[in-house]
Amino acid sequence: MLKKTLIAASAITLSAFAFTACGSDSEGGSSTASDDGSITMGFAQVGAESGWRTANTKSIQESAKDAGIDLKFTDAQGKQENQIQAIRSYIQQKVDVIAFSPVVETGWDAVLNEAKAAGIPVILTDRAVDSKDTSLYKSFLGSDFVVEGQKAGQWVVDNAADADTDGDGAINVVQLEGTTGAAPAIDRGEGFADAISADPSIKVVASQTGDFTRDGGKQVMESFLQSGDHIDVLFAQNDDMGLGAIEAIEAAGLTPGKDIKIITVDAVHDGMQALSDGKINFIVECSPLLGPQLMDIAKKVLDGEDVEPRILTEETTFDQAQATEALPDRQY
Ligand code: GYE
Repeated sequence: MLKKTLIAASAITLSAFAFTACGSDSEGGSSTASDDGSITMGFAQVGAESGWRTANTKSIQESAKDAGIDLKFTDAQGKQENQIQAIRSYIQQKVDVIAFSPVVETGWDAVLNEAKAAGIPVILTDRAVDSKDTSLYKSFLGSDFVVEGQKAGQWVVDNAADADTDGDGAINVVQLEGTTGAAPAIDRGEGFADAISADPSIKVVASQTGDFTRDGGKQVMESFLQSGDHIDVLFAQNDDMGLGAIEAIEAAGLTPGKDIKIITVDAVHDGMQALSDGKINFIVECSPLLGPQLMDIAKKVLDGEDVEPRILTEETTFDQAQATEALPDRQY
């Protein structure tokens, strides 16, 4: 029965994007926390834009399985309207709990009010929504992106002599921003600007979105390089954009990590390898392994227990030697 509802809902509302249902309905009926004690979670993912996102999806799918939670999973391919449709479909299916990672910060109040009216609790993972009404979700689990940006900027301040690659006393930084309007793009940019304001010789001379993708990072870096101004430092707001930019830098005959110092955020495997190889100089970690905590929060919410409204992820930073040491045991 559930399957029928799911197929009908996906045909009507989700035909425009990939819809992956990962649950099973072998019991033949809808499973709710209230009737037979089992839990169905609808999860609306951002997309598959980066190594971070792939690791995050894997963590959520695996930990749902481990926790015995029936997971309905959708990939919004980076589009807010797809995420809203997915959430509406989960409301129609009467899932027990909805979790999602909002593509952008604004524009969620209407659909979150619909979930609230239907009595379905919502948990935010990874990214925040910009809403004054905090009753629209039970908890927000994820990193402090402002702090991540500050750590990246602090590295430039602490390594100013090294970062001034042409030794002219001015440190020209170019920035590859994440998806426009997304919490990590807004907050990392803010944290970075805040930290570098401590040293007036450090200036962001160009800043543009690369949409958190490798291709985006490569293309925007090519245009930065073509501008002709000397670039001392690249701050890429995620590893993937940094990795794309490295290709552009090498194609321009420059040596990444030497001619242009590179700082990124995430610390996914490919980023850590590039750091270990000396092509990236510093990475601020952002953990995608949010699945186990998310399942735990969902169970607590459905058991009527109090949960913290904001649950912060713990994370560190890596320089070259630390990356080399951490790489063999890295989970993502
Ligand atoms: O840094 C980036 C991904 O929201 C923290 O999204 C996440 C960011 C992550 O695409 O790689």
